[in-house]
Amino acid sequence: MFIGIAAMSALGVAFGADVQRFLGNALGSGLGGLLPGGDRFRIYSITGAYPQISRTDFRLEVSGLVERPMTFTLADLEAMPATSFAKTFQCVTGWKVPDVHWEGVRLSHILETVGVKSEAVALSFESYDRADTESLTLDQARLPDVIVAYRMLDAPVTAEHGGPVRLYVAPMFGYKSLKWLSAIRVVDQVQPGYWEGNGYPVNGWLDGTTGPTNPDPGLT
Ligand SMILES: Nc1nc2c(c(=O)[nH]1)N[C@H]1C(S)=C(S)[C@@H](COP(=O)(O)O)O[C@H]1N2
Ligand SMILES: [Mo]
Repeated sequence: MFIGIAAMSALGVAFGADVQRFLGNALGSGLGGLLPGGDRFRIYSITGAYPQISRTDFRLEVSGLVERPMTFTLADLEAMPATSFAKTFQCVTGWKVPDVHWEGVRLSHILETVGVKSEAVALSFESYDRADTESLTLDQARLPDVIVAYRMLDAPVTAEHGGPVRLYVAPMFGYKSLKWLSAIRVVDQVQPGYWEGNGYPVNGWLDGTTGPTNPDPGLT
């Protein structure tokens, strides 16, 4: 499926073969995002592989400082009120993809469903890849454009993009949008995730974004 995936995974990055062909050497110099037509997703996986989770096997476990720990199936998530919007996806390394359509459930709705205890401060997110982790404060998690996404690019989220279900934190850089989401733990302090351990800011706001005071006009 992928050319040179072993070599790529040494860098922690896997690129689709077509993207590799299209961008050629420009990617290596970090110019991919600046090229005409370069507005394509790079497929990232820190493990160099994509976990394959079927739509029926998928479970999202929500636990920790909550009144009602729960495990959601994909059908459970799809039965909850849906939110959809379009937004530019931005990796902190510079590439962007404009006008990406997303659909899913607001994280705030899931938190209301399980009931957050008063001593809760933050969330820790886990992935089926057993490698990437992420964090958000409760206030960040309750923003209206922070969603547990099951559709992306007008289709179910594909395995390479983190399907069946990934996090999408619209106001922050791409590394906050954890793929292959498996668990959400409500905790009493921020536990910085994998990328933060590698030097990225814990609060990954996109430039010019300040959260709730700057709502996205594309929100529905
Ligand atoms: N599990 C997991 N989630 C992840 C990553 C990853 O390597 N593993 N990379 C992050 C980064 S740095 C970015 S920019 C986006 C890229 O999303 P994409 O692979 O769908 O293009 O996923 C984020 N979520
Ligand atoms: Mo990224």
